[in-house]
Amino acid sequence: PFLLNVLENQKFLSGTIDTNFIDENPQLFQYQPSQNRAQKLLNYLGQVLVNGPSTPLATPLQPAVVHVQPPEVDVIAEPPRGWKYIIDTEGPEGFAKAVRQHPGLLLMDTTFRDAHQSLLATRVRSHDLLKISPYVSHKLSNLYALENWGGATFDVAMRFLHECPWQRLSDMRRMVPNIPFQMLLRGANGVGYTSYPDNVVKEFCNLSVQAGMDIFRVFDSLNYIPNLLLGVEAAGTAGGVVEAAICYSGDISDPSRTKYTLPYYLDIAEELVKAGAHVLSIKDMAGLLRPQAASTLIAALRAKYPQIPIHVHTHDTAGAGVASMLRCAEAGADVVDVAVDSMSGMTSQPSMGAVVASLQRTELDTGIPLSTVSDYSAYWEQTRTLYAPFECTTTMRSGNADVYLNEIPGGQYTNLQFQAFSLGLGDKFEKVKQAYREANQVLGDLIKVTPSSKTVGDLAQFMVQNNLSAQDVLLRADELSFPKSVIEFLQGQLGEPYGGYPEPLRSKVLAHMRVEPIEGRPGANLEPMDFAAVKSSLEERFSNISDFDVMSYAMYPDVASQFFQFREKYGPVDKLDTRIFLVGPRVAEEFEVTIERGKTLHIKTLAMAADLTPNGEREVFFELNGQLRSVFIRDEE
Ligand code: 3PY
Ligand code: ZN
Repeated sequence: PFLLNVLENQKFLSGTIDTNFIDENPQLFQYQPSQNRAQKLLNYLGQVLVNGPSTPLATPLQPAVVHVQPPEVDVIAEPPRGWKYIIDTEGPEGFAKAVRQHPGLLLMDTTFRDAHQSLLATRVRSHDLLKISPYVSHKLSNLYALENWGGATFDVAMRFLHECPWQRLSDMRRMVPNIPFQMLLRGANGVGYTSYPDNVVKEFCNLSVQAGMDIFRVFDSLNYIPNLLLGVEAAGTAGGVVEAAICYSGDISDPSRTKYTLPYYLDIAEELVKAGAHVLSIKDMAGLLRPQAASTLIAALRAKYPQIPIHVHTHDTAGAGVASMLRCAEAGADVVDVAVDSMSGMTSQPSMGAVVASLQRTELDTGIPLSTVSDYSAYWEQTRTLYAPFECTTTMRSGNADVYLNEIPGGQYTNLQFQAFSLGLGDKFEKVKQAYREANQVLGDLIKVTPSSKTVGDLAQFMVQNNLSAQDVLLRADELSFPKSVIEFLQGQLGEPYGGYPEPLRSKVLAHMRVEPIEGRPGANLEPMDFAAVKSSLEERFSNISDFDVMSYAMYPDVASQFFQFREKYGPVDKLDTRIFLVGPRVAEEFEVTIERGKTLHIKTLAMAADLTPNGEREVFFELNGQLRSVFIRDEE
């Protein structure tokens, strides 16, 4: 038992203690051995206090000091039945049929995934998603889906937020039993940047369904059909609703743009419908689908495929997103993507409130009350201030129609802008955008989305850094040291681009780099992964390895290994409030951490020793549930 409260010790309270204090007063520090998890969290907090954030902050802005309360809902009551019930009782086909019969426009809310991927570098944590989940479940129960997983969230969760993406998914599922969940699957690239063996993609989909996923939006970064088909098969076999996506590029309303035309899109749609897609999706990742083109494209698809639901995704980079989505709805789209108002606009999705209001009292009325959107938005407006260190608005103040010229996808646009500004080169972003446009032409005018967008972005930055024009790149192709992603693309590692490879660029680069071209689907030649073997080898290194962990490792071996190590050392850091997670508590601050239902830790930061121990450690003192605890942290400064 705890014998004497160190907080009643005058010397301690006067702050004059030094590192001998504990040695001289052992009786003050006898406490019950407690939950390991609590001690791990104290180690984490000590680490942040002594050595700074464990997640690099992108700007000097600090997280706001706010305690955001979600709007109230009666969580004892069951949430209303939603579309999830239809999926569960009637299967993907029955769901598709019911969606087609629904009279109003359906909305998918991207706030939990693409919105923060595009505006906040994907940094929104499970903690803040779960806090608002009961509200979403109860008040937005007629959403077509909540896009809440996949894309970049998978690796960012482990890499920067030190949390398990699978845990996030199953926690959200528990709190939102009634609304379908949707994820973004990069076809043969899973949720990574490269092809995986087929059995990895398939098992990934199985586990996703097990953890609570319903709808898979499957795309390929080159619209390369063999890659797409693998994803379609994987998602379908796993029992998911297959939403097969066509990535949109160019401008079908401009007759001078002759590569990506209406017939091009209709041909891909035909392949996807033939492959058994339940839903057809237009994925306008850069926000290039202008209102007029939207009408033409959706009307043509609607006329050709009266039965299949059409779901449209866009980004509001230029500011025309709401206009385009309204035109899609009028032309026969069943579902469009929106983000809640305070997380919408610019490189994110168009505003939910704006679309809801625009359609009220029309045949396409969404049935969502504006006041509900507004309460939901208020939560995110405040929560967003916690993520100030990752705000794209430090550099981006408005939409910009130059996206129609450079065609940079939403998430990448904010990234490139941020990189340019953080190098202190205000004019560099203009150069990068211009170079991106040229790089795209050099590479043959590609569909640009993860990972092909990285290839174009890397080449653009390479051109800016080395002061190369498009002409220079082509002329000096057999001597330049191109970025790895460019060589891999030219080799065929992403699949085959529509219209073929740029020649003679490809031949020159491959000859110069001495790499052999890959024909056909890149993943087709990869050996299947032996999951059991991977699991045993992980179990030798880490404790508590689940099949989900094995899959995290299959996708991102290094990132996952580091995450497993972190988890063992620091415990459930995902349970900390976001400000405290990012920058640590302030001295004397008292706060709570609920590590599981009914188990809440009360923590107070007391002090940090002024002196280092002889072996370079700094002692940090906390009060944990009323008892003094201290941790020794190596000071890395
Ligand atoms: C992703 O792949 O993460 C995307 O959001 C592509 O648009
Ligand atoms: Zn997107």
